Amino acid sequence: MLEAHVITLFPDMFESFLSCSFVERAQKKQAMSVILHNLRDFTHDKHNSVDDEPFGGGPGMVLMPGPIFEAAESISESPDVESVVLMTPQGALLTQDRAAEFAQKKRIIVICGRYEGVDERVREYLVTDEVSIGDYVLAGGELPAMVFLEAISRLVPGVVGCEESTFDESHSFAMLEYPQYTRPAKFRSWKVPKVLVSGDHEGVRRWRARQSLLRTFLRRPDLLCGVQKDGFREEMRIRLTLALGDN
Ligand code: 6GU
Repeated sequence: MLEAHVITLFPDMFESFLSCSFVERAQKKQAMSVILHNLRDFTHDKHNSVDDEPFGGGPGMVLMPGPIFEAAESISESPDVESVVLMTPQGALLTQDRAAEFAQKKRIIVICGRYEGVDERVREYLVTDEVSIGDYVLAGGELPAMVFLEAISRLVPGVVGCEESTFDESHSFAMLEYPQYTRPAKFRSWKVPKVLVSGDHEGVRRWRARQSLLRTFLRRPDLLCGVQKDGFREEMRIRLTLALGDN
């Protein structure tokens, strides 16, 4: 069971996400629970200020440390918070491996950054991990937090049934998925590849393995080199053998 506490200025942004996503399924299966905390609830002045001008001048506003620390401390009263994650474009890029690590935890806090930034003392004295979802800038950490939570939720044990295992998917083994087709077998003038409707199961497996390798080579060759993960070489041997045949 993973308990994810989200500290945000915009809890409303999470409503539809939490009611129709993998996260909802994870919550129903009691594998994960997401608890929202409105940063404004941890302010004390009459304007409920959460930000102020940067010392030294410059554009934009900076989230003050006070409300963020108070919000986090109200959560860590329940003990054993394992990680305090700050969503920020300055963080380490989110990967499937990283998501899998967080999926093993019991209780985490996710802080959604906003505006021009967050007071550095939050980073220094509260945050344990900084996560970015890609090399582009968004106005706030809410969408990234949802991306992060969904990536995690699919990996919490018991959420995705084994019939739709996460094992064979893009990136679990640093390989892209093969092309998929469904009915009709002929749409307009476009037919699905013959082997897929041939009933030749071995042929289908081989075709898929070839497509997956080819696609990875053409689109993401970076995934094929330099990967020194445990089991990767063995997985590659199996896939290459299947794709190329050894008889
Ligand atoms: Cl985590 N936050 C923001 N504001 N922008 C981002 C991001 C995070 N990841 C990519 N761009």
